[in-house]
Amino acid sequence: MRRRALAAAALGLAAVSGCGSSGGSHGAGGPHADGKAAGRPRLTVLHPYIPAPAAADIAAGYLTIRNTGTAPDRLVDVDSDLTHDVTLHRTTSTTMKEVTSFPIPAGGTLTLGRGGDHLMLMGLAHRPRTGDTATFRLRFARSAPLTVEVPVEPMTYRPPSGP
Ligand SMILES: [Cu+2]
Repeated sequence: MRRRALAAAALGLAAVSGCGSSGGSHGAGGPHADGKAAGRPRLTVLHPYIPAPAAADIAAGYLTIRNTGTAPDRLVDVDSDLTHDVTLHRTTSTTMKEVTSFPIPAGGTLTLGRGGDHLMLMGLAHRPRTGDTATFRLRFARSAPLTVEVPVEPMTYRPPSGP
């Protein structure tokens, strides 16, 4: 009982002194919760696909990234075996423009899909056809890179909406 009361007192002290005051004592030096407090993203890639493109050298890439972690992350770069020229495109009502990253909120999802934000693949080595498989190598601001296999789907394909 006495130990528990001391621990609670130490936590209270840490919470108060954590903001600004310098030179405060760390008290009894009990276990710290720093790892938990910092949090980390935890990413899963769902339903990646490339619609079979109408043109020979340009295609779009779509996928969903779910973050079940406790910290946000950002998709910052994508490479593919089809081309090294992959850019992140944000779609507005009338146009699309290149952006340097897409946010992946903690406990949320990043959805790249038809008519919305997407990956732009240009200068393709060959024209992807339905049934082919490509790869995306995804790089993030915080998480380790992920490589996913990406099926080439018919032009009219729609991915499942759930996980
Ligand atoms: Cu685009």
